[in-house]
Amino acid sequence: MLYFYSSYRSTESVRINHALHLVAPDHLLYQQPSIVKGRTDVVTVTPWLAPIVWEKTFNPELLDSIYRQQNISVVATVFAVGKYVMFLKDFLETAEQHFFVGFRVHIYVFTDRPDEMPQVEMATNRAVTVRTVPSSNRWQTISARRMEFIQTLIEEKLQGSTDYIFCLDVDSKFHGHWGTESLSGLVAVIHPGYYRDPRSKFPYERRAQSSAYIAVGEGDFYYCGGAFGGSLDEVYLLVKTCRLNFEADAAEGIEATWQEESHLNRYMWINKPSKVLSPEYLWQDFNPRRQEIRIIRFSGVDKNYADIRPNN
Ligand code: UD2
Repeated sequence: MLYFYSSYRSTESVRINHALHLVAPDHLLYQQPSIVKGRTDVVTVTPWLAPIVWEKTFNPELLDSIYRQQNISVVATVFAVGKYVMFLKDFLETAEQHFFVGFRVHIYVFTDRPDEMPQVEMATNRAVTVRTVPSSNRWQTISARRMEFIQTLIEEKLQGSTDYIFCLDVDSKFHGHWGTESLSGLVAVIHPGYYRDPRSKFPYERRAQSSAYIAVGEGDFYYCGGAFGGSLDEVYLLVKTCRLNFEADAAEGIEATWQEESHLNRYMWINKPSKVLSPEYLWQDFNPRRQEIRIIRFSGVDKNYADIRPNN
């Protein structure tokens, strides 16, 4: 947990735990906020009163000033196993342009092909580390085991040194600002393919034998497995739980319909995210853009599954 000092009176300092509230620098000038004017075309708060982040619902300069004082560190994890290494160059280069620019960022790349890592120039205070993971002949295993490898990374490297972590799909590019507005304890991203659908259409795991089971009539939103994050402690609990549940299912001979994404949705149904990111934060290039999507920040590229996955 980070601590810093806020000047209270000229002679005194008060120790403030930033988890309790956000501390802004004094004399910061920015546009006056309104509580009667704002976006009306989208919902910006969940029924449990977590913000849903859309363009024009936040002030990036204000948020950056708050978090800059805390000197936060942000980790991103990304997996590029087998032919998916081909996506790394664009992912890393566009992250340099848009992802937490000006903050301390460490990207961990998990790959079975470390020799094929692209060389990408990183700005000051930004780094990439490669961790080697085994190949697999099943894409489902590659996707699902991410929870386990992220858990191990947190245990071995990140505890005590990292404030926030985001876990992202590699077959994607950044196109717009993704920064401090996305920070919170537990952060989920609404899946771009289902955000206008009734919950009966969400592809949750519907078999009661699975620990990812969500019954018909239940569920808030459909969240994507391709982007989630939050504070290190919260993400640690999430990945550990999803991993245990995935493995418990495997012991019973069952694999959830969308692997770790199903387990993540089950987790978020019970453990409500403290911040929800709109589909601006994970779009898909093949989706026609709708009016409410004023900016695409991160988007999955078009790909031919048959060409790049080890199995179909
Ligand atoms: C969806 C999710 C994905 C995951 C999957 C279910 C989104 C946008 N995507 O994506 O996160 O939940 O469904 O399992 O929410 N990978 C490799 N090598 C492979 C296969 C996969 O490295 O051979 C990694 C890579 O980081 C990739 C990720 O696993 O981005 C997910 O795989 P995908 O993109 O093929 O799955 P997809 O598009 O169905």
